[in-house]
Amino acid sequence: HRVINVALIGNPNCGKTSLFNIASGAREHVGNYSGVTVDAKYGEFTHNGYHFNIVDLPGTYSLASYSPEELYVRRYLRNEAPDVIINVVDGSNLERNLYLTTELIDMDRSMVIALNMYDELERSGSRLDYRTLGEMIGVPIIPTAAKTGKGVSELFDTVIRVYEGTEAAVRHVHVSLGNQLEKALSGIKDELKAHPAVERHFSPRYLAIKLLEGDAEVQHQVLSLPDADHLIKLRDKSVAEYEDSNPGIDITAAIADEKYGFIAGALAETMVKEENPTASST
Ligand code: GDP
Ligand code: K
Ligand code: MG
Repeated sequence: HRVINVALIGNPNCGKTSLFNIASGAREHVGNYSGVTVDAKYGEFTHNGYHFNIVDLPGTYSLASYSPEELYVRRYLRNEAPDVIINVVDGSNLERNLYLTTELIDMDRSMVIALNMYDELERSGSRLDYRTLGEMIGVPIIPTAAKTGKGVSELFDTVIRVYEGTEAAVRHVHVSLGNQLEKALSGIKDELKAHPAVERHFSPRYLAIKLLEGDAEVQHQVLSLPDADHLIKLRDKSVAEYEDSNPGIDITAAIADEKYGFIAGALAETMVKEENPTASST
């Protein structure tokens, strides 16, 4: 059997543990991770000739370093480097859930989206063109209902194709932050790319965004590099330039706004919302 290591990542209550349980059955144990109190669950199963190791990670709304859950998930991604990430999203609350997705896209990891709670989405009367949405973000999206198991087999078939490099929906896309922020990013990104000691676990784009946001853990990692002064000075200069030309706007808030704007635009193109599915048209 070929072995594929997958990690379930998503907001709290999007159905990660339900998906974990239905995929892995009872063969799981609770694990601890590097001194923090949040837990991950590990399991294994076989599917279509592949052996899967699967981890159910703590629920998190972002990959910043504000909460123990965020730090846990990020450290897991850094230290364990799963082959494929399954980003579980709550299909009935996409605006919020897709924020984390934009951060995973920044990381440039192999990924599949489980569009979970798809039963709820359908029941609400809303329709989502998830294939088009997947093409827009370069990530395959598979509708699932983890509670009943619907779509789960297709989800892992897709994970296999992503792992084997044969999944057509996979493209390298990044969520553009607009001209001004992209300009601020590119200098730092180039510097990170050229730096021999920069860790390879995270993409230069992800690290550059986290530096612009003043992320404490990423900054600490960068500060331990030789010639770090140069990078931090460049970051400070980029932030100052941006904030000087956008008075009253904090760069971290601006990055989040751009991401939410991207999500809103993508959903406006792919989702038809039904506010009152029982109303008759006149
Ligand atoms: P987690 O916090 O991401 O691990 O989410 P859980 O697996 O604990 O699920 C949260 C709640 O959503 C539970 O009550 C599940 O039974 C329910 N749930 C999970 N997946 C689905 C689904 O696809 N459809 C519906 N309707 N409910 C689901
Ligand atoms: K839960
Ligand atoms: Mg859970």
